[in-house]
Amino acid sequence: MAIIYPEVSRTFSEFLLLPNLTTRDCTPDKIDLTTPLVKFSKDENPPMKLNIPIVSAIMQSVSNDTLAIALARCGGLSFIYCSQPIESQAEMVRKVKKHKSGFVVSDSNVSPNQTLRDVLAIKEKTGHSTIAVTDDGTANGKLLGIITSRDYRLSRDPLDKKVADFMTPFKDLVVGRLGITLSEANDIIWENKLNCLPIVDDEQRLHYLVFRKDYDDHKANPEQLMDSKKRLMVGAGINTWDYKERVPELVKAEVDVLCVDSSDGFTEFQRDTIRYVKENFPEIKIGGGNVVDKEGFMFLVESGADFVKVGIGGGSICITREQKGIGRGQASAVIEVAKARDEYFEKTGIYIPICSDGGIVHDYHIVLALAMGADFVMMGRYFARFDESPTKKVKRGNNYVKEYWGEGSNRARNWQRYDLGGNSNLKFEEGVDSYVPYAGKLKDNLEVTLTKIRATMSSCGARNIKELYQKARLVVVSSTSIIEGGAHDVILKESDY
Ligand code: RVP
Repeated sequence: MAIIYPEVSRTFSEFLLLPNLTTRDCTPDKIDLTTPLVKFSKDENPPMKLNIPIVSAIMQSVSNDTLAIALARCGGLSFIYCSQPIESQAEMVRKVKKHKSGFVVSDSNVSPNQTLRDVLAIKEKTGHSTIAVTDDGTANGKLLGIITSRDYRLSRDPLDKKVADFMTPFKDLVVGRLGITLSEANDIIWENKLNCLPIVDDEQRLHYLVFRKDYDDHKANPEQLMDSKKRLMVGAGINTWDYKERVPELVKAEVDVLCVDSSDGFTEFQRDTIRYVKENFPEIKIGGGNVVDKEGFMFLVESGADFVKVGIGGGSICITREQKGIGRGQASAVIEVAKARDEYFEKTGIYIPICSDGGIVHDYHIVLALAMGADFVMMGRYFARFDESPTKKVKRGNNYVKEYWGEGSNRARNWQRYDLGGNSNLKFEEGVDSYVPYAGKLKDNLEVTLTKIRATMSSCGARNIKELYQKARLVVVSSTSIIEGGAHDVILKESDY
């Protein structure tokens, strides 16, 4: 007969934290959010750490190079999605590694033969009004001019007006030479009252744009997650079928860490993938997942995983539980796997970080996940809402929304992940295609989230994540007390928020 577990499968919203004594050395400004990313033994420091306990999901609608740069600058890490050709994924990794704070690779480019109509379409898509004109319309072509909104008048200019006829041509531009420092670029910007300084090489090829505001930005990001060469760190997802071709290219692109992307990690395919990486690239760290119990965790640890991702079916766009009846409440999964991680550490002296993946709806859920034993959390929906995510921003009614779709949706066409071993069509979907409310810049939102995390940890009397594990006291809430937790028995005034 099947084993039937007596415990109920629970999720984050069913728990609350009880406050502990907050001491003077535990105010929000003193709280340390650093956390280990990969395996370490008890007598060494973790070889890789995050400065904040947050990573972004391995998803087409979430983690591209733009989001990875924005998140690493705030101290977290992105795993660039693998449901794309190997070369384009490696290129995204390369772009993050090449990113120099303040030096931006232009994402809005046209060729001189294109028209004002094209310029407006690009502006709509990227939200950027500075557009580079290059001979081949790419970000690294020969720079021929720049267009800003001061170069055209929508009320007068026909939409088929050629770019060459209204751009500010190269001869009238102030440019910087490749190799100059950010502070030199900034001096040129101020001396010439510019908003944007293109950086070109000796052949006039465009490399970067430096914007006036970026210099301050750079100074305002003290927690940036950097490698030993002071470059931003970035991760990448891999799958269990083309890893022999994909991994070498990602390693060449100097990826910092890999993670196998699978809804169910308790498989022989996953073990083979991790073993291949460990045998062929022993210096590369690799996470595995997803699992929801001790058995799955131990399987991945024994396969060689450097961290383990926890969660099946809790993602906001995920319908795996409905479709396959597989999964577990995210809280129950994290609690059991964290216990297994601690037992393993007790026994062997080796600590394997775990990541709670999916199902974070409120900011306090992050602290709950940490209190339950997660070392860091992975989020998709949260990041899809921001300017930096790769998806389209569209207007619905009076509000802006952004698109967000699951990797198991038809749209993502990520067959093999959800159709194990299959190579033809997706037989059924495990994810939906949706919208999420647009929320603006990643940094502004993340700052609020981190402030709330620190405030909650301060109430729990925990100065760091390790102390939170030791001190947190959690209670299960009844459905009636959940209602009590929101605004109730009042008539809410209309609000724009
Ligand atoms: P959320 O943050 O709740 O949006 O969840 C994101 C997580 O959902 C991802 O990291 C992944 O584990 C899972 N996911 C992604 N696609 C799908 C799907 O199509 N079912 N699920």
